[in-house]
Amino acid sequence: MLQLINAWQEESYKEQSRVLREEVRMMLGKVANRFDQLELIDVLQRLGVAYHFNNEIMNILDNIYNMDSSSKRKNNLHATTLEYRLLRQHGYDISTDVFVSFIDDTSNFKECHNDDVEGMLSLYEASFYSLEDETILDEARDLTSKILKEYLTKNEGDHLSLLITHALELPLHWRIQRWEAHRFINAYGRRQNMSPAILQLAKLDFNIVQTTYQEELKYVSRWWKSTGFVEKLSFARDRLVESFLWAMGTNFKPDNGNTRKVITKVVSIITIVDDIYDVYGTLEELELFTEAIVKWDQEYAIDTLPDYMKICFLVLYNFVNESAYETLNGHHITPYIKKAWADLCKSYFTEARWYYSGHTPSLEEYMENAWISIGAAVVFNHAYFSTPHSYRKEDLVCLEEYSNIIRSSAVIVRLADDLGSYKRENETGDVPKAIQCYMNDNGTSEEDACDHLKSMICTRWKKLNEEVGNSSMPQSFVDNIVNLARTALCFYQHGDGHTIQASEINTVILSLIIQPIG
Ligand code: F3P
Ligand code: MN
Ligand code: MN
Ligand code: MN
Repeated sequence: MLQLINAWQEESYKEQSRVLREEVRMMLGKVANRFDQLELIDVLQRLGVAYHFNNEIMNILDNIYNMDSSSKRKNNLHATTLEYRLLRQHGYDISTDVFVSFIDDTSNFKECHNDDVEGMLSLYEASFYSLEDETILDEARDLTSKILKEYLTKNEGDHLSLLITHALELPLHWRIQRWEAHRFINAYGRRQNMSPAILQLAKLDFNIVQTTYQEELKYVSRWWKSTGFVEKLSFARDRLVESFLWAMGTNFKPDNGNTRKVITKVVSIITIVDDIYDVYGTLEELELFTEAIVKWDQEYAIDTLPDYMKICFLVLYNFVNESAYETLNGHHITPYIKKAWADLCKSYFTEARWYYSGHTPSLEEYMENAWISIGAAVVFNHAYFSTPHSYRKEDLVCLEEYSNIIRSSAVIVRLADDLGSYKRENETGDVPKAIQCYMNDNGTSEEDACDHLKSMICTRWKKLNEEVGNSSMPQSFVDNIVNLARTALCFYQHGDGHTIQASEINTVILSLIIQPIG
């Protein structure tokens, strides 16, 4: 059981944080120069404290967006790309025309900017906000990647190369916010022109919020123990803390503890059910389990399922009923949630049938099923109903029909998962994953298949950017959807971080949830 001492919950730290927040709020009010305003917003976002200043930030961005374009700097690549990135990130309709002055007659970026490495890095980060038809940003990404990699071959260990290495590993737009905050707090502390008040606020806030996570983790640990999964289903993965990291990556804000608790339960149950289908159950048993979930019938489950499946069914059944009870505000959410679980189990069963019949689907056939079998849509259903906002009819239709924004995020999570987990799955025996399907379709090497899937992830992010811009669903829910894709990229960056416990993910867990920042 976790023994975590929450010293940072003391009132004196909270008071200190309140004072510092007012100081930073004043800074936001005072800074007049447009570029300085954008830099300050970027710093606050990277440090993970921007959520305290939403109104101030939106006011500043509104002013910048509505400014007469002739008064904007047109020659500074870093300033232009930073403005573009922040406005896009916050949903403003900003066109790639802002880059016109950096492009020559042949529609290529002017070579004179190639030596502006800071500008190149900024353009590289901005290019990840592109939409499908914005070829200029594809070109920007190719060019900047090339120049930044060249810079690394000639410079080692300087401040800029550390930033470049970090960005080339994963761009800012694809990163879990808390993880970036942890790294950036340390990096910001070494900056010459840093503000001690901002740094102090960032550290304090990180540690105070971390104690909230620790309390939540204690609660879900007790729940996890009460399910009896660990003793009774010893063949399955016991991944509660990792599941909590999924939840935190999806929603880091301290006020959203309920959503984190729910997502932790969902991911840990998904992991158990997935192991039943992938590792332990016979095809006959899996058919019965799928039927019990589709019927959502407790008596049927108890009458027909083997004992280990009864336990799993009942934990899931009780969890869904509890969730429905907790959100009983005039809405009946069970039909939505049980449909999502039924679709997930049906997709698991399709994979089991493929496995037992030795069928290798085409990549297209595989992906039609695999974006559901990754479980992201189940996470989103629970996330939507666990957040206190009104349930709008059009949102419920989006959930039920799995609108494109949900599908795009799920596809990214699936592709990231396949890239990270296919080697383990190959060894333990599993349905062919996207890599094998692509290799089988095209007769290519494993390496080419992985490259292809990575390019599919890039393409899907562009769609996701577009869908985020067009979505009318609550912002916090849209954030959850995008953040799950980011979390998957973090989990699977160096292999199967969800399953292999002695991995880089351990370091992330320790630094984000367990160890306060010094
Ligand atoms: C089902 C699993 C995971 C995917 C987790 C999905 C989330 C967080 C929505 C962890 F437990 O991995 P796995 O690689 O075995 O899934 P797969 O669908 O490939 O069997
Ligand atoms: Mn699996
Ligand atoms: Mn599976
Ligand atoms: Mn997998």
